[in-house]
Amino acid sequence: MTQGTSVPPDQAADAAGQPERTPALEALYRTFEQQLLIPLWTQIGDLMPPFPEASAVPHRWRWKDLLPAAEQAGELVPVGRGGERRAIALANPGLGGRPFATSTLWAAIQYLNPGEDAPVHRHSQNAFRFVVEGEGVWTVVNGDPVAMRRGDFLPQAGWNWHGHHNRSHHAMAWIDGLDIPFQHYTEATFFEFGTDEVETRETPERSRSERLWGHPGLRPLTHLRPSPATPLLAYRWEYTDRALTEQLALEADGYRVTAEAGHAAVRYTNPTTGDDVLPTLRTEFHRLAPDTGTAGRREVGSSVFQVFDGNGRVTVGESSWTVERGDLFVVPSWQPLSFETGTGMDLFRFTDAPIFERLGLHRSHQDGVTA
Ligand code: 1HN
Repeated sequence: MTQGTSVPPDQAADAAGQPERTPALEALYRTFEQQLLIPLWTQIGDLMPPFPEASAVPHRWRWKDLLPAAEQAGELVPVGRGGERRAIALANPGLGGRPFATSTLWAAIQYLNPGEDAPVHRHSQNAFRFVVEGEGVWTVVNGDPVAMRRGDFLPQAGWNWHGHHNRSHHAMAWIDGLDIPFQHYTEATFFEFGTDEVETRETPERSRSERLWGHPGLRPLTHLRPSPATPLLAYRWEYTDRALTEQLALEADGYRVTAEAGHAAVRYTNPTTGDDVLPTLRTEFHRLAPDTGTAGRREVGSSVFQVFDGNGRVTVGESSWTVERGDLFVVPSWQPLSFETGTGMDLFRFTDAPIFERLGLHRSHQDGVTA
């Protein structure tokens, strides 16, 4: 990828569009430096590249490395007030050692032993959990216990009280996604401690939220006003799986309902608006049929993917990896992404697209398609 042309003042005389380096100009540049001023003409290439140049780089983390590390943390590190969560973040190698998967997105593996509670707190960051394997933990959101099982997507809008409890006899791991880097850079973050133990250790099959909101196309008449984040606290695998299976079956019957041949996809949505589940986070599930290739696609904003099932090859910019169940990889802004499946592949995806769409900054490009 071409770098923007930032011209240090001491080389400026050689570069296009730069004034001749006279003693008077040198003196002016020293004055700028002393007064903490920087002239645009030496910086414009860096500030305004012709297309987005992400600092984050394409990267893959393997589940077979992540899970044993989380298990070790489960043995060595207690979970409790202060540290709050036994969550281990993906740190993009391009982001200077910060615990950020991309410039806007946080992704972590979290681990809870049998009998443990993760203490209650709330924060302005929007969050969600996605479960690639296991069950036995309930996340308690404003006192409503929500079961977590393989394939479930559990959104958690900012500023709601939440803790987790594991009443089962085995440990459980899952992934957390949050808009932490975005809220950190924009200095919008608030945080507050709640109780040390969760409000309830009940283990209901269905949360109150699902009993109220989990009926497709049916809205309670007492809740007709739109809310910026979804009130539904669990999107169950059973529904996601059926939606994708039906898309591919309809395609096989000759109906054109898929994103591209052999590629079924759904977006998790807020039932009060039809929009994304969370104001800053878009979440989707994609199913690629066996031996399917996708066209290269790039967009403004970044994504994190987790392979839910199957395997294949993914190419992001100059990087290409084989991926299998549980593996996570990141797609920085404007890096082209394409897939080739082996056995077929199920993928969970989250992105920051709602931010860019709302600000009129979203753009995308697909190979072979003129936008
Ligand atoms: C958090 O509250 C959770 O509630 C997970 O499980 C990850 C990362 C940073 C700050 C708060 C959770 C988090 C987090």
